[in-house]
Amino acid sequence: VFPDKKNILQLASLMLQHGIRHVVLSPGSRNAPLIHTFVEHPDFECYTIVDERSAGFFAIGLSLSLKEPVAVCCTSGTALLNYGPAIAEAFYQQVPLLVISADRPAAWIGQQDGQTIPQNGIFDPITRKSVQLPEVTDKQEEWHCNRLINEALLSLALPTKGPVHINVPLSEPLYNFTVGQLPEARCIRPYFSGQKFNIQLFVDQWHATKRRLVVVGQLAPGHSLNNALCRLAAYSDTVIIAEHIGNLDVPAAIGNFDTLLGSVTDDEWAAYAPDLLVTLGGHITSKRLKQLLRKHPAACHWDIRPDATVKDTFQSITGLICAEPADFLNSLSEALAGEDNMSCDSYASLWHKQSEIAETKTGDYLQSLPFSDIAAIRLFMNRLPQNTALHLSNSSPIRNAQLFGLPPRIEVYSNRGTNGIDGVVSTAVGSAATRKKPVFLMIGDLSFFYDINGLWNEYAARGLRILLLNNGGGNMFRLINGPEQSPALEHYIACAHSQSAKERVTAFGLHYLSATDTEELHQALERFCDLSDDTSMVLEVFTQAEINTQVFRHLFETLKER
Ligand SMILES: Cc1ncc(C[n+]2csc(CCOP(=O)(O)OP(=O)(O)O)c2C)c(N)n1
Repeated sequence: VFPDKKNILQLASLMLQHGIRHVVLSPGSRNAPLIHTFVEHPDFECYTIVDERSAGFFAIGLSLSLKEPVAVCCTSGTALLNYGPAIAEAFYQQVPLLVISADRPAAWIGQQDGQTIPQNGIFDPITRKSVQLPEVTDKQEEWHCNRLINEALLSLALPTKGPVHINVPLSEPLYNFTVGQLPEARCIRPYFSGQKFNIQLFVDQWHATKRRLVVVGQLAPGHSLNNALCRLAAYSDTVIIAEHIGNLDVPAAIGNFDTLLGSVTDDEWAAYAPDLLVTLGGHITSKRLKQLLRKHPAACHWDIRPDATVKDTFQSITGLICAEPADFLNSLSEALAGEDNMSCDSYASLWHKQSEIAETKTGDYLQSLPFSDIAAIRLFMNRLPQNTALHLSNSSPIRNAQLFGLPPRIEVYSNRGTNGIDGVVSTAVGSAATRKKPVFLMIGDLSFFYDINGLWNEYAARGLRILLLNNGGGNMFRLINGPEQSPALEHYIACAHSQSAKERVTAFGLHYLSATDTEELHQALERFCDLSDDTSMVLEVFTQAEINTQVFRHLFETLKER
């Protein structure tokens, strides 16, 4: 029987799944539930050594001889410090030593509550990785705990070996031994490219699943994934989705998945969930996609990440493929060549049919819009010249841009790494400074005024075209549900204002254009999208906050109509 501590149960389950069976135990009360668990489970081989300093070196000896990671486990306080010499030796000798320390709950550190020191990360400079587990009380903490343990144990498997520290805070009572068996904790298995990479393993898993979804996050233009993804898209029941920031050139890829998911009922969502999820690249903007994949986790989820870090956005990774995405997908698609084609009731055709329905509904709705951000973006995207760079600001410009297709050969950029509104103008100016491609920036008023100083340099004069959507504040906060419940919305959250950029833009020496309705915008776009000279300019489009909100909300109501 095991203790009722969920962090310990997950740790033990995952250690076994990651192949860590040898544990050197040193005595203590705080770590007694850990000791009990390792001793109780027949698959662990336990050793007992009182002195932690010696125990650490003993474990190094075991690991060197066994050629596998070995764990040490101690109680809180100076017990952990006594592992220091062995941790340093393991770091520089590159020995995979797993250090497990029991700890008091964080609230008691430094409160004269006996045997406490700041243990979390105390050996950071001489460990490959260190994590502190939560004491699990809800689903989110359970996932967090699981992810942290996986991250720590994956670090032991990296090509460069070394010590890894897991700090385990435990509240009293410590001796409730009530759990009959270890849980089947989700295990993230690592697969490293190179000699040991066995593509057949993935081919077999691919064939064992029916509904396959490839989600491509943000990718810098110029990647070499298009061919492999085109081939994968040709195989039955494989759906590829990407937003504009994915910079894909794959005709079969679905871009309107956010409106697609907005066009089906919650009950219908399950049909869109995959059994095999393949993810790569950076951020995804669509909240609906995150909701779908977290609510219906794929049984098998490969994340392809060359730097071997865990980015568990959808909370379901089961395999971490540490390889360049293009290399892996090329090998996979070559090995899969010759699979049969799509049947009409397949998973892929479900997505494609609904994508068309959502596209038609969105298109019809957008035909007859009152003048608004979305209407202005539509006119602009229709005129956007080919072969240019388009920078998209947070937060509604990037989301609204996704409602429309792109002309050929557009490079799309956005500061989605941290979603900041603080450097969007400067980033676009930097991009224009190279003169490689004409640069357009679509930006909201708060983001523009925030980073207006990005125009204070000679490079802003290099043909940059800024479409400034001035809706009198942070309109995103008026669109989403929630902020309207607070009287602070207009003044403090959306920061409503009625300023124009005109004087400031001209003071920086840029040409200024403006539009307040469809006709004016049509006219202004003639000049704005004319690239025959490299005048830098700002086209300020004034829209009404209430109309923007209505247009946005009504779009999603219309999508839901049958
Ligand atoms: C540096 C920074 N501060 C605050 C935020 C929070 N934030 C996200 S979107 C947003 C409002 C953006 O407003 P605007 O640029 O006018 O675009 P709109 O939503 O109106 O289209 C704010 C303040 C952020 N992302 N970055």
